[in-house]
Amino acid sequence: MIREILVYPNKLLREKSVDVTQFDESLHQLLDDMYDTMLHKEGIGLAAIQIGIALNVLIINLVDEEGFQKPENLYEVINPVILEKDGHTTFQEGCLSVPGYYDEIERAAHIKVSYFDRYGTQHCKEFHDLMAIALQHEMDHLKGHLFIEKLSYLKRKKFEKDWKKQQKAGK
Ligand code: QAP
Ligand code: CO
Repeated sequence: MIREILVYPNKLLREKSVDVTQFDESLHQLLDDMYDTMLHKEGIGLAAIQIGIALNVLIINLVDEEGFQKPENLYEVINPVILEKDGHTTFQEGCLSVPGYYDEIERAAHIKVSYFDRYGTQHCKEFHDLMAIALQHEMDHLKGHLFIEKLSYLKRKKFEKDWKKQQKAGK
């Protein structure tokens, strides 16, 4: 089922998510709904809080070299913890909760993460490149943070001004 995505400045997006304790049918339904919603909006990553569910659940589905978003490349990440971070990289990020805005954000280039899959099996894996960036972006959502909080003071001011203007225009 496609759910509604919360958009900035919705207060719920600032909420801290909590760990999943039951790897049951309702978790699977949440993951399936997140997937339907993400594909519907043409996203590559989504955190549960973006559909109003404050659980430590996120999904990432990057496109492959041919530009296809294959289901076998879907990552379902539950209760993630970053164990190691290394290096720096920047990327022009966007977010389904801040539609139409993109900017360069600096993050760690490599991360080692422990997480659970939908069946409750624990994994420990190193991630690089866009996958590492996407994971850090989505894990920020779980802590109640958005990528626009990483902008410089001046860029943030400009963003706020443009955003209000855009909202007034009814977009
Ligand atoms: C997070 O972002 C991310 O503004 C996922 O109009 C960010 O899926 C992963 C989107 C950076 C990797 C690198 C944004 C769709 C999608 C928009 C997204 C929009 C329509 C963003
Ligand atoms: Co986002």
